[in-house]
Amino acid sequence: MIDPHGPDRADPAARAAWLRATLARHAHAYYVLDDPTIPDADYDRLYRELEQIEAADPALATADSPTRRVGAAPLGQFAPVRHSVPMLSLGNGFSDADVIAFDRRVAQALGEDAPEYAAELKFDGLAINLRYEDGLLVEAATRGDGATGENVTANIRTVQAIPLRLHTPNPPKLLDIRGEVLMFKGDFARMNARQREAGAKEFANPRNAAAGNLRQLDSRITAQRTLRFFAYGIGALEGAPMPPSHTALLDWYGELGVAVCAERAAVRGAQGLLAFFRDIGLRRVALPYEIDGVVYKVNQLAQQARMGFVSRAPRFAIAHKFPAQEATTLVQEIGVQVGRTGAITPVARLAAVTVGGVSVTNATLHNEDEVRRKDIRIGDTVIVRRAGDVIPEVVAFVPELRPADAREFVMPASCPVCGSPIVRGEDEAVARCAGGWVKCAAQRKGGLLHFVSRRAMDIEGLGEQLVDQLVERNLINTAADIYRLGFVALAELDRMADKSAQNVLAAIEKSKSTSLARFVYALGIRHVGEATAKALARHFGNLDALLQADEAALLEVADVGPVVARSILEFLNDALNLELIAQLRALGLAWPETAADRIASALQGKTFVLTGTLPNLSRDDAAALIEAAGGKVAGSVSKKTSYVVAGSDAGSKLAKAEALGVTIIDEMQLKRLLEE
Ligand code: 9MJ
Repeated sequence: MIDPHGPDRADPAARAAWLRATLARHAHAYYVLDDPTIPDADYDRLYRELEQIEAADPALATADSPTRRVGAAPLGQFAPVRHSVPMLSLGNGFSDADVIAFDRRVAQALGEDAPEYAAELKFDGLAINLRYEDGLLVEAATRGDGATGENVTANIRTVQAIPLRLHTPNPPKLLDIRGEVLMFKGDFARMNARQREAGAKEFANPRNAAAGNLRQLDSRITAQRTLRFFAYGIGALEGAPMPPSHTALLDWYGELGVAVCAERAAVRGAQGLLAFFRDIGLRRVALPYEIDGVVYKVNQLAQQARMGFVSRAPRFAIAHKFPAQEATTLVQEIGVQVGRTGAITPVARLAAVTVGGVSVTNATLHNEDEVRRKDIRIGDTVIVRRAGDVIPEVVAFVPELRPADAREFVMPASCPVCGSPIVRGEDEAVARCAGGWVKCAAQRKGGLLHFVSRRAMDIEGLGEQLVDQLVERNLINTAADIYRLGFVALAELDRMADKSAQNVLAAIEKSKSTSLARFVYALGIRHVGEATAKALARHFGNLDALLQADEAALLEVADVGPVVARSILEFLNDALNLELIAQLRALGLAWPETAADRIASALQGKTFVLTGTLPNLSRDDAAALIEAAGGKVAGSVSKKTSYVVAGSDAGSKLAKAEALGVTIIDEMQLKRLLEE
């Protein structure tokens, strides 16, 4: 245990040595173990103290001092470095069959049934060789062509996950540690946010950011951007025994204070490899860094040596890649798409390209400002990304490939579907078609598709093609028309067998009994997503209470702020919307009364006035109970008042209630009403 206060300041050399060790220990805890030990401010204080000691006596500034992570002057260029042991790349596999074939080759070469493998992640960064002499980091080089790389020592010294001195009293004379420099997703997002604020160029993805920062000639800039490192290999080793296995090698690195990834396993046979692949595939999005696959290596180093190499890749290892999430392709045109709320989204029409195993021809550009910010033009070659289920998006253009005649996108003045003007409100990020669903078929289709979608009314079989045909043929204009569809109309549609028509009708019928939350969500009120719809249903309990709600009542709902409240009121103030709701109810749409419905209906439409001091309930509590049960609380008594709840010392309100003949009750009677 290091003394928390360290040696006396009267001995600067001892004090500096203690500060170096302490700072290195905290950096290791933070960047390698992911387990911070002190607050940033304390770290900074110790760091400044060390800086001061070294400034007073430069002889005390050793090569492994944390203050020496940042070099001074920018480099003119990177010097070439010849690797003493070549840096290899990996062969790729893309399918289960590739993995099974790899396992078979290994089993045959080693004469073993189910060989042991070290399975690990394939990081999407840059391969680096770190050279340690007598425990001190002396040189760092990129892979380059495998034989010769570039000297990036100054930049690598800024990477806190890489120790400047190995954590051992007996370091090997020479050790080449190999691994990947990468940027974590969170650090990437933070860096791009800062770039955006500064009006500087953003990076397309963490890999490009890591590469850009590593090849940054001014290491002071690299130091401002957090790069990380994971070790996964070895080059030259002198003065220490070679560990027996890959697993033991990485464990050793961990002891030396070098970051190794915890997501690794020793497995046997092809089934073990594939199980690892599937497990990582499921957890991939949740990892704090990007990976593009996993890597399998024969675990015993002696067995690795027996298998040898083909061209520049080892025969004892293979990378099992996930389908690529990104690809580059050509923007042939930029069109627009009209959403169900009329929102106009610019969409890049692409030369077909396979991304993540799926052919992509359209990618969203989100909105007009985004097109400008990313400066995407027609004719550009762009990076397209697809992540999971989300719509493919254009990430960035490739500057080197921009043709001279690349054209900028111009937002059309009118809706391509209905011809209504496209307008963009002040302070709005999004331009909209002014047609509304009455004029604009795109909005009608979008609204209907939302209405029938799985999380809304869940009408199975009523998909995009069917809705398109029904709208085109004017068979449905509003959601209510869905419930007026007959067998004949459906069966006459293209590619609609009698059996399918019957199934669709059955699904429509089934959707009539739904929940209030689904119905509210299905209405497609702007800003009312699934969660808000649920909150509204829970709060109001029944549709009538929601329809009668004013702004104050809406704002009482958890989840509802001024913007959402205004949007709901706008929707409910539109006679067409109220008419649609009335028609849907008349056509038989219903939801079972929930417990909330029953309580709410107990005091539904009743207005209460509270006066005097109640024996047990405060006024606020009484008001809350009444409102929770669907009643209203008013401030003054009128003929419309249903009940006056009177306590002791009641004054003029009680007198007025008596004069108007309003029912007067006490707390006991109120409680009984609430319980009914
Ligand atoms: C990556 N990129 O994560 C290797 N790699 O091993 C891992 N690369 C490698 N291993 C030998 N995990 C050559 C390259």
